Amino acid sequence: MEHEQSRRLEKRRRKRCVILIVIVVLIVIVIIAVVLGLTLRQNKSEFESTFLSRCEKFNQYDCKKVWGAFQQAYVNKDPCKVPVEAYDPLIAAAPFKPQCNRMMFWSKTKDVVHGFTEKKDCFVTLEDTLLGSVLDGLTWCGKEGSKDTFTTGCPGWSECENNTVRSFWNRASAAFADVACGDVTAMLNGSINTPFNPTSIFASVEVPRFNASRVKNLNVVMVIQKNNISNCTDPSLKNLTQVLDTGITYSCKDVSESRIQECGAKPEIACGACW
Ligand code: N1C
Repeated sequence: MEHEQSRRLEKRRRKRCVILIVIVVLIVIVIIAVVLGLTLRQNKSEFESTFLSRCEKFNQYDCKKVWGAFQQAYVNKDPCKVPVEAYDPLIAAAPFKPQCNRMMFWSKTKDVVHGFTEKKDCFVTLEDTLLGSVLDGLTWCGKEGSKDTFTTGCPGWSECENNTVRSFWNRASAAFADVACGDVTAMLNGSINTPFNPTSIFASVEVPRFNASRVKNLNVVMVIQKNNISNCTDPSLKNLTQVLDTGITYSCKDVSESRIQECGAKPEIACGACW
């Protein structure tokens, strides 16, 4: 009898123990899920709020709609399988407006160019447009089976060609070059071996899209430092003239970086006349 009772007691104790363990495990799972959910959501809303707040500075756009068009390009997709065309609806939602004689292109000279354009209202770069400014400096991607936007762990340029970010810049640069008109300016880097590099977006996407029916001249400004490696005589520029649509005239001028900075600092000097 006694033996039977203690066995029952033992059984009950074990049962309680199991229940307790199950409860503890469940609580831990719930805590992990909540923390994970919160951090993921935080990430998502942080990216979304950066996107929306940068977008809202532009006034004329329905930013919620632009955000929707943007998301459909990569959400729930393998981040290595986002083709350039995936961004077509985004470009259609926020099209580029032609700004003849003011459009500035660049390759490996981002800081010099923006240092200049920020100070002087002479040129418009892709980063001055809605899409360029909203996404400049950001990283984003989606994942198959997820509705979220991720900002870490996204594949880079070396991992796959059709990655989320690269395809965006290719698509946006193509659309920006499509509307180029009049006198077009491009700043190239004289401190590197191949200022007109066939793998760059400028050489592979933008220059081939300049259309002679719209673009009159392409004026290259070769940004030169004291001990520069290349200048306007660089052989890579031969390729540029070959790729350029016949009918577009080409010129190139070596300009020191300090001169460009001076030009930016002098508001009284007319645009472009400074170099
Ligand atoms: O490959 P690049 O330069 O030749 O591309 C620059 C070229 C410019 O004329 C812009 O119109 O293409 C456009 N563009 C951007 O505006 C831009 N903003 C930020 C291309 N890329 C841009 N980025 C990021 O810099 C993006 O991540 C891309 O990979 C780099 C390319 O810079 P680069 O090699 O100096």
